[in-house]
Amino acid sequence: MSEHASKLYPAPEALARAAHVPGMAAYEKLVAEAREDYEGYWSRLARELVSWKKPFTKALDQSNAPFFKWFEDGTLNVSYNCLDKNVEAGLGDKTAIIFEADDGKVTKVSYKALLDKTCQMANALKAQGVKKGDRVVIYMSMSVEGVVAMQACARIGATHSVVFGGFSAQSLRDRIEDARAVMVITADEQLRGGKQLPLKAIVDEAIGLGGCDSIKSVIVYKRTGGNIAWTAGRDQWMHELTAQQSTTCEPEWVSAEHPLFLLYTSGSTGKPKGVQHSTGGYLLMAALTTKWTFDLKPDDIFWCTADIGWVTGHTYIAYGPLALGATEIVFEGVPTYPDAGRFWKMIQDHKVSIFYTAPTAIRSLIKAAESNEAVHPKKYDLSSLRILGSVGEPINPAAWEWYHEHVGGGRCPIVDTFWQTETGGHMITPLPGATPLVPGSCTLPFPGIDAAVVDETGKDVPWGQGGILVVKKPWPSMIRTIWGDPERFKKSYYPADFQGKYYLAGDGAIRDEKTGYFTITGRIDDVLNVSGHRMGTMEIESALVSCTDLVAEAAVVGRPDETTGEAICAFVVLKRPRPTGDEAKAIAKQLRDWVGKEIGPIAKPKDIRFGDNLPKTRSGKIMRRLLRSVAKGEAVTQDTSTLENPAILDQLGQAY
Ligand code: 6R9
Repeated sequence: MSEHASKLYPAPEALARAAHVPGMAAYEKLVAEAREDYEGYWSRLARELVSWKKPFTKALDQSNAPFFKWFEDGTLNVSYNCLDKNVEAGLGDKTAIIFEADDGKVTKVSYKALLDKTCQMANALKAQGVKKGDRVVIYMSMSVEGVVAMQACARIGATHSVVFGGFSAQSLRDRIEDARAVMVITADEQLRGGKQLPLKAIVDEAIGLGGCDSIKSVIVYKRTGGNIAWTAGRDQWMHELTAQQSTTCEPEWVSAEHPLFLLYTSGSTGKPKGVQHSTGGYLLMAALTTKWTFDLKPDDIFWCTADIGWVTGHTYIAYGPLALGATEIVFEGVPTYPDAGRFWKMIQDHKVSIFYTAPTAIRSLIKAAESNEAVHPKKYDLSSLRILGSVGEPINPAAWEWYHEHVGGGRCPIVDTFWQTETGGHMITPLPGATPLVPGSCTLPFPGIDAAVVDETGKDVPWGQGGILVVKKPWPSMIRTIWGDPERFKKSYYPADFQGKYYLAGDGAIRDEKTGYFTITGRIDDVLNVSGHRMGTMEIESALVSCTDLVAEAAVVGRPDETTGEAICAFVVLKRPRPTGDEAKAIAKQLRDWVGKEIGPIAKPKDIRFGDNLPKTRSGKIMRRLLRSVAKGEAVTQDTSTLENPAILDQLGQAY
């Protein structure tokens, strides 16, 4: 057997027989159906998976490409599809959400209760003057209330923009200002790993920074009861507002193209982009990918460990599982508290059958399990698991094997799902009852997704040869535009290089010579992936140089990191003589704190290196390729003949 063949994991037979997509022949059939009648294929699924108030008459409108429209004359409501529809189908008493708090306290919420809460919240939003099309920023911890806030916005046709609770006041302010949001929904504090962390105080700070005049009210969920400041007239307690509200609220029936949400993500410039998603096409893919990729069945207990602040938490917590009437876990805490066995204990306690997490989490839990037997997954009963998933970054084969063997007991397929904030749902992924798995490969496109690997001119490259990942045909849940910046949308995703025809993912990929399986080789732009979180190098650079008292110039690159995938390395020129020793350490700390304040803790550079200046070509360009070698600790083998000041390479050798 060749090395390749020995690494193939076929779909377990029993699972394959009963799966939604049972075997490769079934997969191929769907692929063929989409190839032969693309619009017919998506229309069929859109009718099967989505309830329409008014049926659509046309699937895809390409008349204003690349601003594609799907199912545009159809009307629907996402919250109706996630809640009312299930209650009407007799699932009112079924548990929708099992919420486990940081301290382990468990609360179960039925579909009926979730619908009631959502209607009360929706009515409260309306009473505050929020209207269809208004933007509402949600800056919340992982909570039932966070999901309710999202569903309530959807119910009244308001467009939500969830901002991850780890972002700083400055980042929050920028997003509020860009979206011109009318309201912020937040909590007094969040609880993570036994610690009380501020949320409301950061909202106050963000609004205090100015530029947020669009905000009329701040709704506060009382989570900890901690001390917070209060602005009378603007701030309102969520429980007080909702208590008086009716538990019925007629859904706002919107066009399929109505913007359901904005989600800001990093790009290759300093300014995050507000990715705008639709209602109908997005809901279709959220439901369909949840169903097929995880082979979701009525009795499954589904757990996606992502935060609702990221796209994974949108599609696979707030929308997909609920649209299918599933029971899902919402977890407030962190994987290492009270110890690194928390995930395994929760799988055991709640009999989780589908578990979806990130490679970073797996790698850090491997480390923990290797140094402490007590938190090794073998100490727990994980026999309820049937399917495992991975998302956010490439999963290295060693982590894959460990996940497969120690968490999945060798019996659970791992779906390595490649997708992006912009794609709305899975793009390239195995289907558990069909696709034979190869560790480290996200395998084949989801049926109907026309993914390809091309060269700079847009020509397909042969299998076995690396290139640029593109999607050739528009798909229902694709990004519609960048909020307020259609030109940037075109430039970023439909560049002239491909005559504006193909969607550019921003990742490199290679297809296996024999199987055609895709492996993602990483970003080809200036975006880093740190613990599965996207960070723009330019964003961190501009945060550093905004420390004008200290920093003259900065360049940021990534280097591989065993646990976080990539680590952020900053090269900094100060406005004072280059520091060394303790002084350098102290300034490095100061700069990290600064970046933490400007963007958020996830953006803090791991390494900071100081130079008298940065390596530049004679024409003044920073030699980033060379900086990447320095960051990796590699000997510099590149041609340095164009380097203006070779001596500084020595200075940059020391990281603080
Ligand atoms: C869902 C999500 C998107 C970027 C993407 C790519 C990387 C995500 C991956 C993966 C390899 C996978 N990425 N999943 N790389 N294998 N299974 O993570 O969205 O935060 O927008 O990040 O993440 O580089 O371009 P987002």
